Amino acid sequence: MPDTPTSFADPAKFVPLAFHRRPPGEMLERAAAFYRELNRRRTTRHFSTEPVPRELIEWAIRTAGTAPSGAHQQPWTFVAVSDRATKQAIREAAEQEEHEFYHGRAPEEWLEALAPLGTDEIKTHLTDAPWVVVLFRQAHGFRPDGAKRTYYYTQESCGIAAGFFIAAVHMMGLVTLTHTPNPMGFLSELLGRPSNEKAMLVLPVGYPAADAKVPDLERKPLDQIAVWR
Ligand code: IYR
Repeated sequence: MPDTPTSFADPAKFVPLAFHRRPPGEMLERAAAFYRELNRRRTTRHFSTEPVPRELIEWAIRTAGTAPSGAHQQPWTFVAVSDRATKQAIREAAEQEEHEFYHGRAPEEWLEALAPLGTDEIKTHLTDAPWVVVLFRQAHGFRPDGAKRTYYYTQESCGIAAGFFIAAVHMMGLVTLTHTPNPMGFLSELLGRPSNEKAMLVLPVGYPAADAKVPDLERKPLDQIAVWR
């Protein structure tokens, strides 16, 4: 095997890991506390219109940006929308797509799977929530000369970043919803994103409505999600 040519790449540069070692008891306590906190997280579709300071959304996006990514290419763009007219336009376009989804495009099996969640084509959360954050996945990047630069594991990377975002929103005392309008190509045009960016997830963020409801769900216990060898 010939050596991989590295002349065009940045050489690896290492710095000491800032690792904080904790006593075993504290580790267990923090592990359980973190679980209990995240286990309280729920996805709701019912948002209050109460404003949320931009600073909080900045913290959530900053946190999402700490996610690991393929070759550390950080293939994500978070578009944070608070502008009323833009949210309204997103809602109208999403509802139009969703109307077709719920009335023809979705196979029967898909509708059957969604039935317990009570979802439909009415997307009030897109105008009620003070913020609608749209996560765009950068399917590739660009070299300084404008040529295409391949990005790796962009789906996985953006999925992890979304998880960090969702956890951050929960930890700061707000709620979010992982909304996936189907299809979501309209978001590129509405939000003026370049063709290498693909909308992946729409995340309304805010306070829950006073009468917010959630589906009566149960989470699988550990013995149903873990296998030990
Ligand atoms: N995109 C539709 C349908 C939908 C699909 C799944 I999978 C969900 O978990 C929820 C909804 C919608 O947003 O209504």
